[in-house]
Amino acid sequence: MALVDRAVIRVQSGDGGSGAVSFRREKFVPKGGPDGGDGGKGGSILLEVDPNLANLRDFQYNRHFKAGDGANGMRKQMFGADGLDCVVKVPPGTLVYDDESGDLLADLIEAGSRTEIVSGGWGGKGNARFATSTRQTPRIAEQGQKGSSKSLRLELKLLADIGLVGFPNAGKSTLLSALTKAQPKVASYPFTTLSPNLGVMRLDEWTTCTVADMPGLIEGAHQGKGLGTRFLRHIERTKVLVFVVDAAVADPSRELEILMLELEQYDQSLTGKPRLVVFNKTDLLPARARRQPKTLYISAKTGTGLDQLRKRISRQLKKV
Ligand SMILES: Nc1nc2c(ncn2[C@@H]2O[C@H](COP(=O)(O)OP(=O)(O)OP(=O)(O)O)[C@@H](O)[C@H]2O)c(=O)[nH]1
Ligand SMILES: [Mg+2]
Repeated sequence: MALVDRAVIRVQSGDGGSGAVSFRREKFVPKGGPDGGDGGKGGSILLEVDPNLANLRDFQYNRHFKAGDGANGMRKQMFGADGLDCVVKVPPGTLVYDDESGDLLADLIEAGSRTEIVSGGWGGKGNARFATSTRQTPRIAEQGQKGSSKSLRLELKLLADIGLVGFPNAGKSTLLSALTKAQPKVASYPFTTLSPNLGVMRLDEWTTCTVADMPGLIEGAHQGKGLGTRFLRHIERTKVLVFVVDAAVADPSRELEILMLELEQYDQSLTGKPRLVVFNKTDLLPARARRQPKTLYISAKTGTGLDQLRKRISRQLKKV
């Protein structure tokens, strides 16, 4: 299933209740003072980070969210009840933009955190608040303030620690399935992976990290070739990049160069990230094949070199 990483939703905060105009009526008190209570505040729209969510799929069907209206004020200085807030749950790593202005409103990361995106309207004051020494029977009260509505563009940017990048068919998904419990689709043709897959990798007894397996990149991806680079924003926040190269192709070093160039074209800042270079499919190489320095030789299929890769990843993560 493709990762749903974008959505546009419409949200509306609640109207404030209006203040009441009312006068005390008591036996034997001919002229009671004003006693109209205030209206309640309208409910707000809050976004909450739910760590159990991993995509924006729910918003394909559910696009409208409305908070409750505040109740009107009543006699005897009774305040109207506040409207109920509307809490919209989003996955960690969700960026929230105002769809009209394009402004970034929030970057929601921490599990459980709540952010108010649209505030509810204020309740109006009841006439009890308008009494002065010269005006003892005010017949005025405030209207509640209207709520406001907004179109929000939600964009998920995964929060993985490790990003696996490489040419199609290099074995990234196979590697993800070898390092984690994830079971992404693996096949012997290019562009098997169409959107990022996530897995959790155990580093030692106490630590885990998240690994994102990316769709394949090809030369010209930054110009839209292949699957383009749209999904690359998911590695912008990874801490370490792992370049996976098929060691059995004619010129693996050339592929590595192209990969690095493509990433650079997409976003210069990616080149500053700590990286590991992994030559995969070494089970297909002759035993005495020439080896390059600063390169890990693995086979995602047989498991050769994976312990060492885990250690290297762990060391890199400790540094950042
Ligand atoms: N011999 C051998 N084959 C491998 C190894 N790793 C992956 N493969 C095979 O290579 C093919 C591609 O593997 P995938 O894991 O789907 O490759 P990918 O990089 O995820 O490919 P895309 O999703 O298309 O970008 C599959 O047929 C795998 O079985 C390996 O270490 N040795
Ligand atoms: Mg794949």
